[in-house]
Amino acid sequence: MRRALITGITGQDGSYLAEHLLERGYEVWGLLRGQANPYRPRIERIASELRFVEGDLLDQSSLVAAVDRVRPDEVYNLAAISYVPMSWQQAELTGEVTGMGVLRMLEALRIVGGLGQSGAAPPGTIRFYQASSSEMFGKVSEVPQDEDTPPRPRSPYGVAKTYGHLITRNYRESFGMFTAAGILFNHESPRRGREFVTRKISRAAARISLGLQSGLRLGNLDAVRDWGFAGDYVRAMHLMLTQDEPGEYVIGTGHMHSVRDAVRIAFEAVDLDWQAHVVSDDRLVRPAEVDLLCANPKKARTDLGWEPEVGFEQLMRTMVEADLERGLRELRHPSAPGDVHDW
Ligand code: NDP
Ligand code: GDR
Repeated sequence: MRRALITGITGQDGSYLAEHLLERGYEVWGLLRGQANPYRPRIERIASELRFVEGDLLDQSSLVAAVDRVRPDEVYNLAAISYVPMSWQQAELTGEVTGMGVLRMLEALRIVGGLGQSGAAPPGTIRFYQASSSEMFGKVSEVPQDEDTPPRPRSPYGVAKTYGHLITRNYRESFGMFTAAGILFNHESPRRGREFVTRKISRAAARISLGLQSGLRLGNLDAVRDWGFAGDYVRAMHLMLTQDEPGEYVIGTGHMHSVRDAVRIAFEAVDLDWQAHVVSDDRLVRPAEVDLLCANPKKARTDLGWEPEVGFEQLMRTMVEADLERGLRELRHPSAPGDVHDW
């Protein structure tokens, strides 16, 4: 039985990846931080099948202890401060968690792997996946973007992810470690955090249609992204760690949509005219925006045989349906916490 350790298991991707690996017979461990974090809503359904180990990307010795305890075959480093606007408010912390945290995780593997100061990695040691991001591309000079597009990040988050990406590559080149990086474009699901734009929109459309909310305030409606479904993207993570050689792969759909498109689809799904409910508020516009991202996933298609299965319209509609169910539950049980027990 192969053993995987997932950092960020309580997040959107961690929950889908854990399910995917359990289905494939893996023993799945999750790294949990904090004093009382036995499980979280997204993984409540599968918590009894998971094993947990304590650790924090800010704490090197906790990561060494976690890797030493679990002795995984594969490590998926999904933990991060992942909300881009927060990275301007807490730039240093973002650098520490999202950037330096990758180095600490790699060092934990090197130390537990017995690499000491100099030697190359023995074959068959721990395989490492880093959650890199299209946000690294930032102010793009070419459309679509692929593995060779140069990074021009526009946020402290993007800068931190770029460090994580490059140090992952460097440890592969320096120590011969099996380190892969997935440059993932935006991916969403009903489990997406409410702060991200697709979920903010799906939740608002559902709640406005149920009379639970009066309107929706957004930032830049013209921003364009390549949005896919998180469940499709975790398949690619796993595929990257089953290759003979480690590498870097762009993962996205190759299709572009604007925030305005997302709003239109979501409000159409509940038969509402979005223009009557949505306003653009300059205060929500970012200090430096990433205007347009679009993936060229050719390498993943060719080398991994990976294809996304869920299109953007279907994704948005599924998210609205899930938020309608949550809204109806809220109407029936107004005191119940919103997002618990529904993942
Ligand atoms: P989420 O924000 O949903 O999850 C983030 C996870 O990181 C949570 O489990 C959180 O744990 C954990 N975490 C935060 N700080 C620490 C820390 N100091 N030590 C240990 N764990 C910590 O992110 P997603 O699931 O959406 O994304 C997964 C990864 O992929 C992230 O690295 C993100 O930056 C990256 N990414 C995401 C994309 C997307 O579109 N979703 C696209 C490209 C990259 P807790 O519950 O304790 O807060
Ligand atoms: P992003 O996702 O920053 O691309 O990062 P997000 O959904 O936050 O924003 C996408 C685009 O929508 C615009 N936007 C708004 N965004 C939010 N959150 N709220 C609003 O009200 C709003 N109005 C307009 C933004 O300006 C932006 O252009 C996500 C995260 O998951 C990262 O961790 C990941 O690395 C990247 O995707 C790829």
